[in-house]
Amino acid sequence: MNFYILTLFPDMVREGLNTSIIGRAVQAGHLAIETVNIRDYTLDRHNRVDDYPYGGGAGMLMQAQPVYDAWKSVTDRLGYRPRCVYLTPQGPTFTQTMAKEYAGEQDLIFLCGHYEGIDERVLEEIVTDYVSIGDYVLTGGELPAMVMVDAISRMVPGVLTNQESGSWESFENDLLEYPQYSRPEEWMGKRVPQVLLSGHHKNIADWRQQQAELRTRERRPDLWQRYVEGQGGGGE
Ligand code: 6GU
Repeated sequence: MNFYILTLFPDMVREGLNTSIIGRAVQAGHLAIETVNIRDYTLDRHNRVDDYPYGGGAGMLMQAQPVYDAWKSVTDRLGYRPRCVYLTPQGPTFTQTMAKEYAGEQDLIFLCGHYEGIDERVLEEIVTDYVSIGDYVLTGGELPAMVMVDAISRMVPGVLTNQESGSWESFENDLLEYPQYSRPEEWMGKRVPQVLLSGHHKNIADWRQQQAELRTRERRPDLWQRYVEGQGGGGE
């Protein structure tokens, strides 16, 4: 899968994604992550990419032309217009379901905004998806883009090893993960739950399911509600 990230801060995005599992997946050829520096496409002789908003008001806006030309450099090369995600608080909140869906795309473009935003006209022209990562305000779209690339990438076949892609994951069935323990059997006077040492697979599975439910009910009543409704049969 190929990611194209249109940004004024390509170093930040590249540095953030060249490490650990995503970095390994790029090395292995499962993913390609290309940053496009929007500033490279300015026609302004002082390299400006922002200007004052018509009508007045606080802050500066990213201008339409450099954003459009950065996007066009990608779409011209590809010969088609892949989905283009604009990272903005003015969108539905990114979910695991969306991560799985995006992982089915061959190419995906991310547009990272800065300042007070981007001239609306270029958004109308190129953006297919408006996505937020939660109800708080960030200074730019780079971190949200990195969050999305990470979550989407780990759904791409080959990116995770079998070890890493445990079938039992948070959100997989609207439940949080059960608690886990490694050596030693006793630490700071706390013992690993006896059932996990028993070798009794059915009892272990039952215990984990029970813990996952308990934990979800206590920590994420919103998820628990959805889970209970789903069990009733009427759910997704
Ligand atoms: Cl996608 N962008 C910005 N700037 N702030 C955010 C966000 C995105 N999602 C939550 N806050």
